[in-house]
Amino acid sequence: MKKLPYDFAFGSATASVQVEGAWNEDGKLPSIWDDFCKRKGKIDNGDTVEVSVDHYHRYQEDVDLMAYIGIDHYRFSISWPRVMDESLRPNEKGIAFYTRLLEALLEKGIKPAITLYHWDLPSFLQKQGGWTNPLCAYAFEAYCKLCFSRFSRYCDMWFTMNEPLCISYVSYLWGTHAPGYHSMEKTMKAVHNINLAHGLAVRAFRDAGCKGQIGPCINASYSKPATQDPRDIEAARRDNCYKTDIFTLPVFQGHYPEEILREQKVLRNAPKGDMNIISLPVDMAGLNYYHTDYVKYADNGLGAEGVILDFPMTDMPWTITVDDFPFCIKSFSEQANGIPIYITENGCAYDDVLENDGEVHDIRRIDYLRSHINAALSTLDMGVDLKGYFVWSLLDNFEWSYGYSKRFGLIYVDYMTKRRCLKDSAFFYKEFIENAKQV
Ligand code: IFM
Repeated sequence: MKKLPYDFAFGSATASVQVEGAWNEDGKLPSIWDDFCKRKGKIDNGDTVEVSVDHYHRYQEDVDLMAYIGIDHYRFSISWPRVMDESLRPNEKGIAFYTRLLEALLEKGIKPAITLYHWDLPSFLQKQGGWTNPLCAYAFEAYCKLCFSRFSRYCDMWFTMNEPLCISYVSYLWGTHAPGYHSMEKTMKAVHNINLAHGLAVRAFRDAGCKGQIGPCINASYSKPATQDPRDIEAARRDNCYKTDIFTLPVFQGHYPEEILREQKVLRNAPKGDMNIISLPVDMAGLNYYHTDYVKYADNGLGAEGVILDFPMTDMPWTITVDDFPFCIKSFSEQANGIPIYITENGCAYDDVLENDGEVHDIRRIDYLRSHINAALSTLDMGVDLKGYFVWSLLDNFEWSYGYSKRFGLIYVDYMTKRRCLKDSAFFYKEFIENAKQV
């Protein structure tokens, strides 16, 4: 194994909605995902997040398992409606939960990495339009200030918005995530307000004098053309413009793509001063990568649609495109002006089976992780300032509209009993980390 920077982080990640449960305990208010789960036909099997995998009560056991695996960073998100009430005042009981979790992590020598927004918008803000309303970005600023004042003494690594593409397009255009709209106008409003919210978080972080680093967490797709037909090449360029550059260029370079400004009135008319906030310098950037989209021309407004090529698949079903991973990291690093990069999510879902002997032989996940970690590490030789890698996910959990039908964890969870069981991939990751640290 190659020599890694001494502070290279090996972590794993989760998100509040997906693992916590305790949906209405200790003063937690409803989020848009509590509401979405109640809407018929939105979630496979009618699954809900009411109990999820009960991390809220079992966090200590989960921290012990992380320590056993040897993970040195744990990336988790704070549930906004758990820590703040409708008047934007703190909910002390919710804050106490995260304080307990942070203390438990530090006790085991695990460094926390906090995601400020991983999709659980308080329902009271959705009633005012959610991310289509700029007020939501300013409410987010108040929430971030609260988080920095209460948690920055425990944590020096902060991520602002997780996967802006999902918060906007998947939620406001394709409608498969909460709140489930199908409107391009709403989507463009959400894009801008999400970008603004990111910038407001960075500004609040600096104003609060927090130590450590802050940055966004982007699922930059860097789509490729399915064929060398010029129309497909153009489709891939458009796809990247609308799905990636619309987030990366404002944040890292201070402007929207010209082409999108020409086509999207909402962005053209956005308050001019907002861009100064959106483009405030960040310390690092998170890249979430699962697979590369291959696209061809389509007469569908966006000018592109995904095609499934003959690659091996995971259960999502997503193709395995590991050879494209280094290109994606390099492209992201270049767009982000060479700042430190963390792979904040990477992983795969498979229909893992708990054997009678209490073991889970998830060989395909081991192959996926080994090849992707090595591909990521290869970018160190390409000049990328790669600082860490986080497996998605620590635990099997609620996979949004798929409910509990997709297992991404290093740790198997029996959804009836909530019993945890380390999969073979957890033992693989343990050994990989040990070897990496020895070199
Ligand atoms: O589970 C999600 C996570 O919440 C965000 N990134 C992708 C993962 C797998 O779909």
